[in-house]
Amino acid sequence: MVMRNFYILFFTLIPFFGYTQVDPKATEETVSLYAQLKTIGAKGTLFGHQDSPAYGLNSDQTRWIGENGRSDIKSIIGEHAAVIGFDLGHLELDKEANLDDVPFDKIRELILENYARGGVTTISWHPNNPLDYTKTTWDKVENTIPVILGKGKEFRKYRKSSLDKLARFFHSLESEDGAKIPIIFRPYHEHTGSWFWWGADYCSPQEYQEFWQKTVEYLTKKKKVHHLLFAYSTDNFGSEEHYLERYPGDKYVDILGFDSYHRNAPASNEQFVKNARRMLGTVRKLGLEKDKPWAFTETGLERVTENNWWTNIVLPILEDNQAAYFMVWRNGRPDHYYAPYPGQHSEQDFKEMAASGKVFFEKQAREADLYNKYK
Ligand code: BMA
Repeated sequence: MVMRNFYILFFTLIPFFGYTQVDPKATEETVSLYAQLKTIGAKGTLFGHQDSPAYGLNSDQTRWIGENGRSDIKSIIGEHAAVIGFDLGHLELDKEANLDDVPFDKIRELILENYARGGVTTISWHPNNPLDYTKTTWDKVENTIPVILGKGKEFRKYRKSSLDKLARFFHSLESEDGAKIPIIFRPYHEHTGSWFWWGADYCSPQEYQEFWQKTVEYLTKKKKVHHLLFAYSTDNFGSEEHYLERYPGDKYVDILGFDSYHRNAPASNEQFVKNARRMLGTVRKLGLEKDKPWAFTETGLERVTENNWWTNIVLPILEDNQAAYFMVWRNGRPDHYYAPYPGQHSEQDFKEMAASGKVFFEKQAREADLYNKYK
């Protein structure tokens, strides 16, 4: 009761001190998760894996798909990842399954299970081009954002064709006890690159910012989705100025992140660690200044070709940087996976990382009781 009064008082006073969380009407569970993400990094960094419980690889490199309670992480260390990522690409097309063939109903079910285990869910979105749905998220179409923001009814159409569907999906994420499940939403990611229609070559910084702001306002104010934390996630960046060039503002971003992949191992090992540490250092500095959590929102070495990638590359990157979480990409195919599966040659090293006490999985997330700080 005392905590609850404190909570009410605190959030009544927030308007006088400025916001650190985007949505002043965020649900208790979302506010709690946000507060916990700010402090957990001092103890350990949550491990994340995209599509982890949806599919993976068997030891003979054939795929397994949709088996209850299974994930490659669980097969190796006996528990799931603490953060699970899903993608909503193709929801805008009214498809039953996303662009990687995971049915949206399955995604919902897996998010509910993850929440019940005490885990965190993050959602990315690889939508087709809203001006021409026959074009994928990667097809080069210039001026998509300027056109949507321009004169006429384009933004209204975009809201209807895309954002309304996202909002409906988010609202459908309800736990058995009636709570909306908090989601770290990471839209329009890797925008410092130019491989998506929202990329740097296809809109100005101001246009990107406006597009982001309108998206956030529409979802929270008009559609009343009050269980989102918004993660800003660039690709590689050269400096703090570069990182902030398209930053939509403190009122529109909850979590500071970036994506960076390790390529050309082992030749680039040292360089990758150095660069990732530099970038993590930048988001850490900004996070401390802005009172926002920071995370390494996507990373990985395709096919984990380094046996000791987890202790040799990941742990040194995370060291002293207090990131709330880091997430590796999906175990999609034998030539495209980012976490070990049973028998994969980095399996032992992954176990060592898990035993280091510096990286947290399902059990530690549950013990941290991420959703209940203010109850
Ligand atoms: C990319 C690849 C693609 C996939 C996309 C969205 O990095 O994994 O195969 O379709 O992400 O998940």
